[in-house]
Parts: sequence; C-alpha cells; structure tokens
Amino acid sequence: MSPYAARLKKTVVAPSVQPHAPARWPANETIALIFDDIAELLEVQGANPFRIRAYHNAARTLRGLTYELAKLIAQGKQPEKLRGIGKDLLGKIQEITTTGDCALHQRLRESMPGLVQLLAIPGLGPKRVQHLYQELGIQTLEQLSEAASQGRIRHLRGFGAETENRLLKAAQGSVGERRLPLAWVAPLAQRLCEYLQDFPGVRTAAVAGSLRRMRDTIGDIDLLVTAPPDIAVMAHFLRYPAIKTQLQQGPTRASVILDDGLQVDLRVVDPAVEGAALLYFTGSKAHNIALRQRAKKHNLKLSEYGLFSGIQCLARASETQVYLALGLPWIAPELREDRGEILAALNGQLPCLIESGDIKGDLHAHTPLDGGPRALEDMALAARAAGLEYLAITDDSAFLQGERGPEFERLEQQIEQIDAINRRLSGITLLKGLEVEILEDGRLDVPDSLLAHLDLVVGAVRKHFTLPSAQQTRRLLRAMEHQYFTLLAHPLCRLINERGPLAMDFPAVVKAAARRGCCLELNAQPQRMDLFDLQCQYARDHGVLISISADARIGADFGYLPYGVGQARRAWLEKSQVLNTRSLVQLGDYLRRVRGDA
Ligand code: DGT
Ligand code: CA
Ligand code: CA
Repeated sequence: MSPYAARLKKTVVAPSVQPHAPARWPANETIALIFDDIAELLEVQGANPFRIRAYHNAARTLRGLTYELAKLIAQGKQPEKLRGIGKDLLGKIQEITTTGDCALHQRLRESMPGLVQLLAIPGLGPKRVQHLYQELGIQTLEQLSEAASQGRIRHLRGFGAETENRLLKAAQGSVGERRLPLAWVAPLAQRLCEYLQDFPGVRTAAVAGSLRRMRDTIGDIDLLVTAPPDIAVMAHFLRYPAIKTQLQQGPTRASVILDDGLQVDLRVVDPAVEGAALLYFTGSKAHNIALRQRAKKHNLKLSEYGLFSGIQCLARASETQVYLALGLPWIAPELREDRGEILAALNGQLPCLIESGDIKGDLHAHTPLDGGPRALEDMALAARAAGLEYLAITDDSAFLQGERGPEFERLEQQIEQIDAINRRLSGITLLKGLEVEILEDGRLDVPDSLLAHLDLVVGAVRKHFTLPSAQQTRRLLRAMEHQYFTLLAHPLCRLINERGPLAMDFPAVVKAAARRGCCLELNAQPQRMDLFDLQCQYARDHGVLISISADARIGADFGYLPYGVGQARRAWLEKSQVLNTRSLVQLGDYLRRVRGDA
C-alpha cells in the first residue's frame, strides 16, 4: 500500500493520543489520507478512473494549503474555492471535520474488510491487490498466506519468488496464526469426538470445518454435537482434561484452547437440524456463500437451521436433503471450496473421487533405521495389515555408501532379502527401489549400472533448496529425463511451518513429466503434504499420473495414506488418475514402459 495509507492506519484508524495538543478538527493531512484511502479502495473495486483521480487530486490540493481547511470550516468561515475540490468533496470534508470520517470511506472499508487488510501490507497497492483478486481470487490475508505458501503467487506477472516470500511473511505476521498439519490435528479431534459421543444422550459428535474438508493445514477444530436440548453436554465438554483456557461458553456453543495451543469450537444443535448445521459448519465459507446465493435465486433462505421457503422448512435433517432441495446432489466435503463444484454438481459432472480403499500399494517407503534384522519383513507385514498389496522399498541412496562394503554388494544384499521375503509372505509384494538424490546439476547420485537392477527409482531434492527458479527447473527437468527415473518425490519440498516450496516453473515440470511419462508424488507425511491440492489438479489436467505415498519410515506411517487421499480428493482426482490404485500387474506394465523396456 502507499505510504499514505500506511500512515492513515496510524492517524485515522488507530489515532494516537496526544494529550498536549488536542485537535478539535482534523488536519489537512488527515483528510488527505482519507481521500487517498478512498481512491485506493475505489481502484481495487475497478471504479471510474476519473473518480479515483478526483480523490487523489483533492488530497494533493489539501497538502499544498498554507492553512488548515477544517479549522476554517469549524470556525464557520466560508473557504475559498479550491482547485479540484467541488461541492461533493467539500461536503465530504465538512463531514470529516464534524465526525472524523465520512460515510463513503467507512462503507468502502466495511464492504471489503479483507482487501483493506491486503492494502495495508507494504508493497501491495491497489493494482496488485486487484491483480491478486482477478488472477487467484485472493480477497483476504488468509487467502494470501495460503496462495503464497503454495507458491502460486510467484507465477503472476510482476511478482516473483522474492515478493511472494515477503508477502507470505507479511500475511502470516498479520494473520498471527499458526496452522497445523492435518495429520497432527485429526487424531486429537477424533479423541474429542469419542469423548463427546460417550456422554449419555448425545446422538452424534462429528468434526466439521477445514478438518472435515481435509485441508492440508488446520486453523482450529470445529465440532458439531447433536443432542436434545436438556442434555448437559456442554459442561461435559468443558471438563475435557486437555483444556487450557476457556474462551467463550454458552448453552449451545463454546470455544476453548487445548494444552497444545489448538483452538476448539463446539456447537451443540438439536438432532432435527443436523444436516443443515453440519453443512454450515463444514464450510468452506466460500462454498456456503455460493449455496446461499443459489438458495436466494430460488427465493429460498439457507441457514445453519435449514433451507426455508418463507417460514416453511424444506430440508434440514441431512446434508443430502438440503443439497437435494437446492437441486443438487450431495457434494463431498473435500470439494466444498467454491472451485467449480456447484456448477459441476448441477451438470452431473462431479468427479467419482478416489477413496482410501482404492489404494493398492505404496511406491515410496524406507527400511526402519533401528528395526533390526527383521525390519524389512516388519514393514511388509505392516503394509499388508494396512490393506496394501505391494510396497516399494526405496531407501535413501546414501545407504549405499554405508560402512558395509561396496555399493553393489549392499544393494545386492537388499535385493536378495526382498526376494526372500516375497517368497515367504503371501498377500504382499515388495518392489525394489531407491530414493536417489537429484544433484545440484540434475544428475542422479547413483550410477546407471546400479539403477538398472531396480523396479523403480524415486528422485528427490535433498539439498540446494534455494536455487533460483530457472536453475531449479533445469535441475528437475534434467533429472526426470533420466532413463530410470520413475517418480519425483515431494516435488515442492515444502515443510509446513518450516520451509516454503522450491522456486520452480511448475507448469514446465508438469509438462516435462507428461512428455516423459513419469509421475509426480503426493507425499502424505504430515508436514509435507506435497503436492498441494491445486498443483495436483494441474498435473492431472496435463495428463500426469499421481502417486500417493506415506513415505513410511515405520509401519504406523501407512496411517498417513488416507490424508494423502484427502488431498487427492481435494484435487478432484479419480481412481484412474492415481498410479498406486493399479494392480501389481498393471503397475509392472507401467514401470517397464517408463523405463523404455516395454
Ligand atoms: P480453519 O479453521 O482456518 O482451518 O478453516 P475453517 O474452514 O474450519 O474455518 P472456521 O473454523 O473459521 O469456520 C468453520 C466453518 O464454519 C467454516 O468452514 C464455515 C462456517 N463459517 C464460519 N464463519 C462463517 C461465516 O461468517 N459465514 C459463513 N457462511 N460460514 C461461516
Ligand atoms: Ca476450523
Ligand atoms: Ca472455528
């Protein structure tokens, strides 16, 4: 935002107290700042350029005066005719003189509170704010923070990775919130639900909000309980042992902070309105707004209590009923982001989303480091117990240089071990792979003579995360061109709350993967969740297969796969677009084809 608007924040929005110089009228500068702010807000709205310029010009005139205009007005004197300040603007100045602000300014600020916050970020003027809105739909600090952390801003004309980073920091600093990985929060919420469910009289206890929509990061937990009105479930909730602070409480709602700093919002509603309430509290806000607009178009009113025609309730018991009454099929929570799901629903074109049960194997897993001699077999058993039919063992290439002798012998040993396990165990097949490092120049750190013995090769960036975009892109493209390259692991290398995504030309990487026929990973480790949903969708749109993996290091890690599937669902992916939904035989065909064997 302009320096004016930054100062305006100090002078008008949060006036500093100056006990020795009480001003009974606003200074020229104060009025000028309000006019500049109006001009900027009008500009974001795409208003008439003449109107915008009129406010800027008036501000300039005010700054050039040798006397305080408002003082003159306050004294009841008639001001001289000023350049660029006609009757309308003079009226505004009079309004500001008497009330400290003008209605237009207040109305503009209230009508776009998110944009006002965006304008307050240094370096974001109206043009850029408008650009962010038009290109990426960004209207709030939170959306800015999300888009920046997903590396979506750097591709915009005039932005770049450096600006994106700056915006991310500014947005996160302003939002003042820390979002936690889905897989860390979900079990906590599950335990809370079970605790609530156990209370006599409670019908249902369910997660709503971003958690139900399976967002990669969670701001707070939203829970919805249905129970008859006379049930003391709220008191039961407030007795939950892990609660640190109570923020607010009432008969039907409460907000608390848990010991680990996470906020939980609970709503209790009558079982009769379960569907409408669950729909409302699942969100997203954008989806809710779009649904309400649809209701309005048909002269109906949608709220957390139901869908109404006048005072008659048309639907409220189940989500399906509410959607149906709006002329729509039920929409999966993962799709509820106002990203085209309502139109797709109307046209009968909702995707047949992939489900956790479709996952037949995992192509990226490690031998537990301290697992002892049975580590590999334990991993195989854990995979089988998790419902998988195949599992690729892809230890870091660094293990080849371990102390137990030459590289080839090390690998040969593991291959023999895998063959033995495959002979011994039924219901699970181990595949032979490696997670190789993509060197700074794009070469792989393992010679072809070794890679040739493997079923698949997972390539990963492990160092040099901060290369400039063009160089990082060249590096990845070169690696993917390699004859034995099968899949790019955690392509963006971000770690939630720790490391932003690599700067790269993502579309170029996707197109190269499509040409080469290799696939991109959706890594479901909690802090990775990499690719993001939108990038995943982009890859899919360009014909690139996605491989969802837990990147497991212990058997329990296979429990992360459903969260990866959640991201894939948020990306509108169907079963056929995910490589590891294929049978072992089909997978074998694919792997041989990528290597050029078939
Ligand atoms: P989060 O907590 O930042 O990860 O994201 P959400 O989506 O869980 O957001 P939250 O916790 O603020 O609100 C939970 C749901 O409640 C949200 O997805 C939709 C609904 N909701 C909350 N506030 C509003 C609102 O002002 N308007 C509408 N239409 N829905 C709202
Ligand atoms: Ca929430
Ligand atoms: Ca909430």
